[in-house]
Amino acid sequence: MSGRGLSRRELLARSGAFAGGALLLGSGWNPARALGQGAAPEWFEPPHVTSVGGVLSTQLRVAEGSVPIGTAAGTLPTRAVVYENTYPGPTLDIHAGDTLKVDFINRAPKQTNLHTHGLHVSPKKPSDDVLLMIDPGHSFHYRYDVPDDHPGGTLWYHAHRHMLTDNQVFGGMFGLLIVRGELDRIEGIAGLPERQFQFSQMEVVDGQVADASSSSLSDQVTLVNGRYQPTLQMTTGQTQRWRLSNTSSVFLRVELQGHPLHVIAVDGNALPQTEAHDLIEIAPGSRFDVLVQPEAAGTFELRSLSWKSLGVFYESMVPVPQVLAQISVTGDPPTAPAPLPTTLLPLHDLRHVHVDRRRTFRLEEREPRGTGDEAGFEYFINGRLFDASYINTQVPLGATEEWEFRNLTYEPHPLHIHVNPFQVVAINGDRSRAENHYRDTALIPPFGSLTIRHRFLDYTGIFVMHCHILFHEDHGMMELIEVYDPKKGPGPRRLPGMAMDHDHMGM
Ligand SMILES: [Cu+2]
Repeated sequence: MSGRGLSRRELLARSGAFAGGALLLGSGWNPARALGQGAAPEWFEPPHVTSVGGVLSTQLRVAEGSVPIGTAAGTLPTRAVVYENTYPGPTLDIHAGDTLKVDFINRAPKQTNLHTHGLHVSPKKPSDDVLLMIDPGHSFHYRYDVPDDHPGGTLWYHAHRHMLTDNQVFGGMFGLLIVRGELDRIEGIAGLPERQFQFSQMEVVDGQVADASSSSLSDQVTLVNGRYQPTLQMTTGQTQRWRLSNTSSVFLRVELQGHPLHVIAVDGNALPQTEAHDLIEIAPGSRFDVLVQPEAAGTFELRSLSWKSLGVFYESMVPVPQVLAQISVTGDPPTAPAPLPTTLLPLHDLRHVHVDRRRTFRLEEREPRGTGDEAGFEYFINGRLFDASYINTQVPLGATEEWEFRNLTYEPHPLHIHVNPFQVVAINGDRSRAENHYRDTALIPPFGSLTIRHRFLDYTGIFVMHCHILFHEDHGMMELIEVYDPKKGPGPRRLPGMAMDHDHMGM
């Protein structure tokens, strides 16, 4: 645990106090890392499993195994607890209207479970219930009925067992979940070749994935599909659809050298029009669907940049600026690249609808600097640590609500809400910064605020919202929401028999 530089808790403790140090190497990216070491690995994507006849029935077996994982010294066999003996897990590829059935088998030594991040499905067992805990040696049959009108886009799945989530996801328990819907039928998007970029933070120690709670950012590299700086081949004039997924707990700012990224969806929610961006900010847990169209031959770097230009409070949970992948483009210049789609899908804009209720949530934290005691780190919503036996917020089905999150801490927190997507309608109270699309994960600025609107349609049940810096989630920054049938009224706030008390869950 010690002797390998700063531990995460030391880093957390120091990151707020230091304006320099390991997190701030230059203003853009780190040229030392750009040089690379050895031959760049070939492009890798985990195996796809695709639905047939409206059903995807598959197995996710959790077990420790030896899987290839990238390091700066090359791709090496590494001990890790993963799904189906692959890092990342298999890509699940379904259509709106499908039924997803997962035979979930826990052969790992600790409890775990499964969350389908971004999927608009019931939060009740056997669907997306993250309060379930699957014991070692046990199995569970998850079943998700995906609605016919589910948005098409890029989602992901991962472990969500409270207080173990950070370690399990960092350790490899995640994968991509693709839903194909209306967006995928638009001319210019339909049939495009696709590539996935699952970004993860990684440190390998003695042939084994490091423990998340003792790994420091300065000892980690950012991988793409489990590879370190892999090379992707493209040809001039080709259009590819890239599915970018930030599975890590760090904030990424991503650019492709010399090329705009044409964004078509955020968190699996289509934009009204394709938007070209030179730089996209991908919060922990968030995803972007982008179109890329190189016109000239050459090698171009996909880079993760510094956040330094945003100010001193954007230093926490930011990786070392680095090259993420090399894009090798070959071929003659095309006569004309295929036109990109412009109009995508209309937005049901929540800025102009009646709001049934407004709520405010206050984010605070306690980080005992220098003590090194992990248990002392606490992250609060409205002064409370997560309590799995208490429903903090009750909402009638059918309601439209506006929620404001006030961040009273020095660092950004990525808000994620299960089941229902939301629209950002203000940042720091500024309504001109509203967004024209939905998302399921959003950055709450340090010492600032995020205001969202969302509708609670289709599903009653109990689910969570939380910070997607998983260390923060595991240490309290999460709470229960219940959507109830207004004809029946809200249920009791105190849930009998829920033993997942924050103070009694150490494993
Ligand atoms: Cu947080």
